[in-house]
Amino acid sequence: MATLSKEILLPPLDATGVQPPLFDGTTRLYTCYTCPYCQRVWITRNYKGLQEKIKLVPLNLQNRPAWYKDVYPSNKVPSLEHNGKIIGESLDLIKYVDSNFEGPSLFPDDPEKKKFGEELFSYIDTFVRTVFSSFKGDPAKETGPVFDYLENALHKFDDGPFFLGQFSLVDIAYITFVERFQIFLSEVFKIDITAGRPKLAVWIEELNKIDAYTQTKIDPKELVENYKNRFLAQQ
Ligand SMILES: N[C@@H](CCC(=O)N[C@@H](CS)C(=O)NCC(=O)O)C(=O)O
Repeated sequence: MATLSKEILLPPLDATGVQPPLFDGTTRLYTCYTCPYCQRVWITRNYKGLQEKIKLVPLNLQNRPAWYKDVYPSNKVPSLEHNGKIIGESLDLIKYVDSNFEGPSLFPDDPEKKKFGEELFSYIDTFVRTVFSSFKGDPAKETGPVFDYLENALHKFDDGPFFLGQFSLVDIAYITFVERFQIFLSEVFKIDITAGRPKLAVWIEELNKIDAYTQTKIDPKELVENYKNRFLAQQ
């Protein structure tokens, strides 16, 4: 994959931010730079080379513009404005962007890989929920099985270091959370999620060679502070 030139990111729009003209034919991704769900769509867009076709509209979620609720009534990000409609839900969106736009395909045709891909998509919520809830319990014990699940899944196909062999939407769906969990578990609980999990270590290493992903990574310090406030602050 060719090196991507670094995109200049606009500052997030806050409550004073002017609304871009809705349904003027521009395709827009309403997003937040630090959100793992948005990051999935952002990586997909970058990897497919759609930086010009899908414009980012970054929002400040702490002080978001009132007009956004009229754009997307759930008031969440990400959402995509395309062909006169607004669609949401990051897992649906990455599939939508992959199927409805040009650029390299991010889901294999092989039926066995497709089936395994769907299986991995349906495990994501369990994965994410288990790790988040462990922060208030015993992460060393509670997160072991879910990271082992990923390690085992990475053994399934040997034609590449990714879940389905080649880089796909499945890797994109997981990495945004694995990125955050790796930082926080290491920094706060001294847990190395790659210890004894060689496939997971290589998977992370290989993903870090993909510009479409590395350009979207969060600031680790900010993440640790944010998660400490969210998960560890005394009530
Ligand atoms: N299931 C949604 C989750 C999206 C989501 O929870 N986004 C968060 C930001 S990380 C959000 O918009 N939160 C604002 C709110 O709930 O008001 C998806 O996969 O897109």
